[in-house]
Amino acid sequence: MPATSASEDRYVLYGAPGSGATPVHAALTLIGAQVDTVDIAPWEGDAERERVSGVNPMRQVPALRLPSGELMTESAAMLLWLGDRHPEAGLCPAPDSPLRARYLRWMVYLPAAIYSIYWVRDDPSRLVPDAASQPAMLERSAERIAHCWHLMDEQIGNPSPYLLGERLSMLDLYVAVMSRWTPTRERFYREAPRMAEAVKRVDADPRLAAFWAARFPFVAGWEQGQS
Ligand SMILES: N[C@@H](CCC(=O)N[C@@H](CS)C(=O)NCC(=O)O)C(=O)O
Repeated sequence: MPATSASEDRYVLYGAPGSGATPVHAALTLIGAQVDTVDIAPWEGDAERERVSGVNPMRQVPALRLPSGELMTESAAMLLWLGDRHPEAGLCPAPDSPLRARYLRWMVYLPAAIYSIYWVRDDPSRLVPDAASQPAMLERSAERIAHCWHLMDEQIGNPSPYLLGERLSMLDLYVAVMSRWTPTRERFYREAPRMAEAVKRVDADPRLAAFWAARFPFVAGWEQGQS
């Protein structure tokens, strides 16, 4: 895939602050592309789901309109595609890099093992119609997410200073955002102590300071916050 000048690229990103659009938006920020945002929060109810249904029949965000006009869904696919399209940004290991297999493994693990659980949580009645049973499902699914973080932490190797070693990658952006969702960043630190320093480094990256402030601010108590 030929590299293009990032500033020539214009994207439309459907999402909402703190949603799965956030790592994609962070990546586009580091790449230096132009982004128009359309804020839709489907987890807030059917009215919001309807708003996005014409763009993504899955009625979910993120969705990304590429410069070509093609519409893309699936956050991991967006991050992988952007990494390959903009090698000059250095946000992913090259196809022949020894780190590529590890990168692909964890970039797929995140949506397969963890992100997919939020579909169940975002409207518990979809799979658990009995309201009295929903708190148990919410608790157990949160525990499953925590366990998946722990398993990743045990197997990722030596994530220093970033999750793949020397360079910040799409994987860091993805984990830095998802680790703020249920069961909270505070729990993530306990489950994934090896990965904790890398995500804190992403939180504090000066190139992203204005972005975080605008799209996923670190408000008081954020490390204990739930979503
Ligand atoms: N596989 C999708 C999952 C997207 C997803 O679960 N998005 C959430 C918001 S972060 C959503 O739209 N939830 C609303 C719902 O499922 O009703 C991806 O990786 O992009």
